[in-house]
Amino acid sequence: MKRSLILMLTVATGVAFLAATGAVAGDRVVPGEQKRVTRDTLERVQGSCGMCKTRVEKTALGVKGVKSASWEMKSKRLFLELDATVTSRDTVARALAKAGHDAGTARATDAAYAALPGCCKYRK
Ligand SMILES: [Cu+2]
Repeated sequence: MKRSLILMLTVATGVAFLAATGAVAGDRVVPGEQKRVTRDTLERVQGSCGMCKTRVEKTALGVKGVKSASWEMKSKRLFLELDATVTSRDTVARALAKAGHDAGTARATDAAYAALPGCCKYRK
């Protein structure tokens, strides 16, 4: 009984230590690069389905300096991790508009919007 208690304490301490150092918390630790990654959120990224999610995230990742992109359909928010010395939220917004998705203050042209598949039409 005493032995298992000590074992449990050891494991708990170990997990707490790993969480504190970020190894378990999911933070990506890239030596020499971590400082350059900034989190940013682009609001009002329009879309209507899973295909939009794929397109929006793929387009954002295609912008040089973007490290990660995750679009939330319900809130229309695009969560970004980017190198602010290379790109910006507005650059990502313009790339999305070119792909047919209104994003922030950038509006997709009628031609880009018309090129979207039917399930992706978000303008009513
Ligand atoms: Cu879609």
